[in-house]
Amino acid sequence: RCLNTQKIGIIGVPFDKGASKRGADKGPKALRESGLIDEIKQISSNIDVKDYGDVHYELMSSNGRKIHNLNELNHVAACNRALAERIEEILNDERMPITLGGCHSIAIGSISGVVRKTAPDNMCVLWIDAHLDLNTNTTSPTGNMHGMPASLIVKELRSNWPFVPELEWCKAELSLKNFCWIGLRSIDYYERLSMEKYGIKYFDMRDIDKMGIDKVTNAAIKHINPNGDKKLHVSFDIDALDPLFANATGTPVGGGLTLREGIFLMEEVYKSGTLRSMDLVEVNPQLGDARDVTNTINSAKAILYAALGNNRSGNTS
Ligand code: NNH
Ligand code: MN
Ligand code: MN
Ligand code: MN
Repeated sequence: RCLNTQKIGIIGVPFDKGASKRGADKGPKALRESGLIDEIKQISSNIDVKDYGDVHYELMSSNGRKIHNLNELNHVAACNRALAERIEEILNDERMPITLGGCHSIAIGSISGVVRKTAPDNMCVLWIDAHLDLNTNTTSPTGNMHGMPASLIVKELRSNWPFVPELEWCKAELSLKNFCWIGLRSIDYYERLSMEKYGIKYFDMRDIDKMGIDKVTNAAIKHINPNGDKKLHVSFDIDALDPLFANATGTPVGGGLTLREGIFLMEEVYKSGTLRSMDLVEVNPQLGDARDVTNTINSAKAILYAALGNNRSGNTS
């Protein structure tokens, strides 16, 4: 096979039940209808992209328990369980899975799927978000599970969770040592305490103001992958971008990344040659006006294209 071929698998997750606002479930359809798949093919003739369609799930009949402050647990658990299996399938096909959300709760399943095919110590995660998404059911001020995915997949927080039978399939095997956050500017009180307790590595918007996006991005990549031998997962919450560029999202926070910073960040990720899987989440075409929706979709696509090697000075193959 051609060494330069970049094999990609797109999977949509039309799911919004981890968030309080409805509409993120329409994200995958809006992205596809705006020409995503064809535009990916235009980046390079070396790209081989397959669309795996959307995740479908059924509630398990044994479900139905209520657990404190876990809104829509049964849906979140069943959807993510199904997603993890689809991610495994894409990896078995030797493709790089790109998961289109959906709200950010879908990172539970996408990252769990990757972990099944990758030794947890051989993996690292860049979490690009205005938020930390490290709440548990006891710390979350909202009960919305899109604010909890990171805490469900790391071993350090395992003992902070009660036994949740519906999530038994989700093994918390990753270490926070292999995580770094970029873009933070809205952190809940108990999340802040966890940051201190576990010495979490992050670059918030203030760090970006001081250091610039180039130094931040490369310091982040170096920190989680000093020898460049680990497989990188990027979980990109579109609300990391400033609402000027991505207002059609459930919890926009001002003072975020410019689109250019977001593109540059992902260009550096591409250049690192370590990217093996990615989520692009929280695009909600039911929020904002028509212009907000168009801007948000275009921004999300530009972020993804940068991650796949799109070159602002022109593509050569
Ligand atoms: N931290 C808040 C919560 O737990 C907001 C989470 N919202 C997000 N996260 N969009 O990225 O509910
Ligand atoms: Mn809906
Ligand atoms: Mn967010
Ligand atoms: Mn998020």
